[in-house]
Order: sequence, then structure tokens, then C-alpha cells
Amino acid sequence: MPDGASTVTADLEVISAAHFAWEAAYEGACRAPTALSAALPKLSCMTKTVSDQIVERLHAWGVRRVFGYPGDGISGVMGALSRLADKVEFIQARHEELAALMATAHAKFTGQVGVCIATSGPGAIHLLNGLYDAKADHQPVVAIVGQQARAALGGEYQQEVDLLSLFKDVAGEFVQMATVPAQVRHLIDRAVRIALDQRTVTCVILPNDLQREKAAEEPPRLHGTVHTGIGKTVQPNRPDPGQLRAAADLLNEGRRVAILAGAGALHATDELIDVAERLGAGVAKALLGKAAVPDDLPFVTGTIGLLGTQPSSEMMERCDTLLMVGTNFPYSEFLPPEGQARAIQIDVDGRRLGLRYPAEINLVGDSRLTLEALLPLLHRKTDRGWRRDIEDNVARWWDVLEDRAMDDAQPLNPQRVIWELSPRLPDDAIVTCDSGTAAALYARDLKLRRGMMGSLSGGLGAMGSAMPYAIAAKFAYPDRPVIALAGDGAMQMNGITAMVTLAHHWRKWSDPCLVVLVLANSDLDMVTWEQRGTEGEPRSEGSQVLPGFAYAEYAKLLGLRGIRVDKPLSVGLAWEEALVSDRPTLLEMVTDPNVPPVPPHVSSNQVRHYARALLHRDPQALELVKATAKEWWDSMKPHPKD
Ligand SMILES: Cc1ncc(C[n+]2csc(CCOP(=O)(O)OP(=O)(O)O)c2C)c(N)n1
Ligand SMILES: [Mg+2]
Repeated sequence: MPDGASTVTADLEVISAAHFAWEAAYEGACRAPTALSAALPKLSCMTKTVSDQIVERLHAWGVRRVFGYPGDGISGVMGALSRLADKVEFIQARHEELAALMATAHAKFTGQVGVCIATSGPGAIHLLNGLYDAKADHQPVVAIVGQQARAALGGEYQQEVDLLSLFKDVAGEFVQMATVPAQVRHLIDRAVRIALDQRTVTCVILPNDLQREKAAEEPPRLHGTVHTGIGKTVQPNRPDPGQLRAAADLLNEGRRVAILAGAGALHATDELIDVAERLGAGVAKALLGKAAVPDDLPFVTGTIGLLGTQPSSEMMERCDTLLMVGTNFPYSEFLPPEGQARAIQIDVDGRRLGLRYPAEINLVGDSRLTLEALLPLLHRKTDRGWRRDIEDNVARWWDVLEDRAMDDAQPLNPQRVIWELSPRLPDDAIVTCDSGTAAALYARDLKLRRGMMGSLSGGLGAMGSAMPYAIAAKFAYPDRPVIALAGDGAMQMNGITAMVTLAHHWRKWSDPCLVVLVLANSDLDMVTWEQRGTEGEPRSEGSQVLPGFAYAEYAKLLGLRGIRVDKPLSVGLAWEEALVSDRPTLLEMVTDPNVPPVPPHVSSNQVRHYARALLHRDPQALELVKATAKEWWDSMKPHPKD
């Protein structure tokens, strides 16, 4: 070895020995006994690390809570989070996927950026599903992910995963790995800004050795450095007057106007109601827009689509004008056929205009501001016949749903479980929902009133979202009652472990009300029905039936309340008890898997497949025929509005 090389190696050893000594002193001082730390002003004796800088920068952006799980790839940031706990609270999830789902829910319910944090390798991989949930539902979420030390990268090191490639799809708008301290400030700034501006997922990858380095709080003012700042983007979000005029003319010419509202219209309740009143229109809602207009208004036709209502379907079939507000509703078969309706679409993101229905006028703008600007240009429709028809349909539909909910089942009719909840929902309730029949019941049967919030994993439809969404909602609004609607499959997937987090934290909340409804039908029922309806396959015991689990007893084991209900008359009382309980309550409702989650339109194909499933000796054939016949009769028999 040449002389020079051995000197360099020796120097490196001295430097790294000094670095580790410094690190140990730093960690030691920051973890010193309370009396000593109290005597020393926090951090003042020590140099600020990259990790401290990251937490402080997130705090400066308004972040007050992050959800995650530790590991040695992210230990530096975890240390900073513990030192700066008075600035940013760390919520430990049971699994990184739950942390990412919580970050998504935080963004959905607060409008702020959600932040999740995980270690390198397995921790990072676990985040993915929750991050895709945020991406699919256009929520601003930043993932902070650890990585192995810089010197090890490319060496097939333990827990080394190519994270830039792994996150390239989900965080396509912005994913970067920090390599020097001077880069960190702008990476955090850009990750937050882009997540908020583009309403998407961004990711910052931090090698673990970098996390302990001295922060470069302000990069040197040199060629090759970046100097970013904090400060939200203010968007001019109102279309130009000419476009608005054209949109108003089109709406004024229409005789049968239908409005479809989505998640982008959740903050435009008054404006939607005013426009609908003026145009004599009905309002249908995409699933994520369920809380945009209350379900108790007579012209609100409810949700649209596979989980939608009959009045929404009928309105879409007969309208001559369609106003789509903040929605990316995907299923074209539930929208009017092309050419039937003249359409206008409003969306903040121009990329999503003209995507689902060929609209004549496409307005880029915030839904509330755009509707507000449109309103004075609209004439009140004098012919209210179309509106009367819609209101009659809606009133009749609620009667049908009530009849269906009251049909006998073995032992509980799941529709009744939700039907009994609606009038008991506290005014400021937040409802979270899982994939499965819970989503169909939430969509169709639940009556959300003004002031309530509700959400679920919409675009991704990920099972196991109701519990993490509910816990995140409770952290954001500790004084509001939260209700999670989940299937037993979703509980077994991850809800059971999320209950441990709930049991750990609930005492901090000013209102302890968090009710977990478990639809205990011992089946992956939504998919069982899909297999019958679309594939003609009978229920396969091996794939569909769930192992038994005592959900209510389990809640009690955790120190929570657990109530098991298997009698129809006890359903309402159980809701009442749970909603006033002094602690979170799990309601295990033993529901009948043979009650069909029927779509408003059963296509002839579906009927054919369904019949084939029965002929193939579906084990539940007789029960299915009986339950389906009851549902059909409820929709056909005369009602007071007929
Ligand atoms: C992570 C994930 N895996 C699988 C699915 C497919 N899937 C959608 S609903 C469902 C059944 C849910 O069963 P359960 O939670 O028991 O609710 P149920 O429909 O029985 O009320 C399945 C398997 C999914 N959406 N997400
Ligand atoms: Mg189930």
C-alpha cells in the first residue's frame, strides 16, 4: 500500500473515532438525568443535528404530529423527535402501514399535510399501502424514511433497499435522498410544499449517518446551493369571467340539471345547496364527497355508482345537463351516456378535467369560489317539475331503505345496524369506514347531517383503513365523537392491532367517545357477493370464511368496553350505550352474510352470473334467494309516495 494511502486511512480512523466520541457525548448529554437536563438549557450546549433541523423545519411548516415506527435506519430523527416532543408529537403505530393510513386520514380530516416516518428496508416497504391511499385520494402526505449509511449504499448491506426506485411511483412528484447536510433544508421544504400544492405524496430518504451530522441551517451562499423558504402557495382559484358566463348560459339553458359533487366539494356545502336551489337540480355524491351536502335534504339523491342509490341512477339517466364539481368519479356506466347531457366540470387540477365525461366547459378553480362566482349569473328555474320528481324519488328511496333495514335476517340485518345509527349520530360526529359491506352501508344507508365528517379509502379501497382513520381523527379532534365502521375481515387484517394503539391513548382525549362497529358476519362478504355477481362463482369456504374471534371480549381485555349484539331489538340500545360510554367501545354486531349489498341496477349479466353461482350449489343458496326476494319486494311494493 503506498504511504499516502495509509496516512489517509489513519486520518479517517481518527476522524471517525472523534465523530463517534462526539456523538456519544451528544446523545449522553441529551439523555442525561432530568435534573441535569433541567439545569442545562435544551440543546444550547450542543450542536444542532440534521435530525433536529428536520423536526424544527416540519414544525415551522405547521406540522404538530407525525405517525410512525422506529428502527436503526431512522434513529437520528427519532432522537430529535424525543428531544423536541414539545414541538412535534410522535405517535407510534403498530405497523408502518397503519402510520401511513393515519397520516392520510390526518390530511383528509384537517386539510393539513400528514407526515409519516419509518426506518429503512422493511419499515419503508410497510408504508406503501397507506401512501398509495393518500396518492389515490389526492392527499398531501410526506414520508420521511431512513436508509443505511451512505458509505454502505450499493453494497447489498443489511436492510438496504433501493428506496428511490421503491418510492418512485407513489411519490413520483418528489422523492429525493439527502446526501449532505446542506441539502436537507430544501428537501424538507420542497417535500412539504409539493405535497400541499399537488395534493400528493412526497418522500425524503435520510441515510442514518447523515441524520447525526451537524445541521447546515443555512447553506453557504455559493454556486451550487439552494435557498428555500416556508410559506404556503396562494392559488388564484377562480376561472375567468368569460368562462363563467359560458358555464352559466349552459346551466340556464338546461331543463333537467343534475349535480355530481365529489371530495373536492367538501368545503362548498352552502354553494352547492344554493346552486341546486336556483337550478332546481338534484345533487348526487361520489363516495368521498358524501359529506359535501347533508343526506337529510330532500333533493340530495345520495351516492352514485356500484354502492349508490336508485334516485342518483335515475337522475343521471334522465338529466339533460350535468354539473360535476370536484369529482373524479370513475364509473362511466353510472354517468349519462355521451351526448345525452351537456356538461360542465369544475376541478382545481386541470389534468382531471374532461377525464370521465366529455364536458363542454371545463373550469379550473376551487369549487367553492367557482360556484360562488357562478351563482349571481344563474336564473332561478321557474319550472320545478324536474326537482319535484327528484324529491319524490328520494323520499320513496328512504322508505325502501327503511323497509329493507327492517327485514328479518339471521341474526342481524346489517342495514338495520346502520339505519339505527343515523338518528343517533351526534351532531359533530366523524365517521370512518372500511372496504367491504361497511362501505356499501355507509354510502347508501347512513344519513350524514350538516357539520359531520366522513371518509374512507376511496380510490385505493384498501381494507383496514377504518381503525387508523378513526384514531387519526381522534388525535386531530379529541373533543369530537368518532365512529369506525369495519368488517370482521378488516379487523382481523389490522384493526385488532390498531385497537392496542387506541387502548394506549384514549385517556388523553377530552371526549373518550370512539365507537368501533364490527360487522361480524364471519365472511369476506363483499367479495363473496362480487364473486357470485361477476364471476358466477359460488362461495368458496376456503377463501371467504373467516376464523372466529371474540371481538367484544378482546376489547374488554384491552380495558375498553365491548358489547356483542345478536338481537335486532338491542341494536339501537347498544348504539346509545356506546355513544355515551366513558371509554371507547367496540360493538360486535353479529350480522347476516346472506343479505345482499344490492347495487341500484343489477345488469342482466350479473343476474346470469348470480343464477349460475346458485346452480353451482352455493352453500347459502336457499338463504340467498329468500333475502334477495325480500330486497326486491321492498323496492317494488307500493309506498306512501307512490
Ligand atoms: C388490502 C385489501 N385486500 C383485499 C381487498 C379485497 N376486498 C375488498 S372488500 C373485502 C372483504 C372485506 O371483508 P370484511 O372486512 O369481513 O367485510 P364484509 O364485506 O364481510 O362486511 C376484500 C377481501 C381489499 N380491498 N384490500
Ligand atoms: Mg366480514
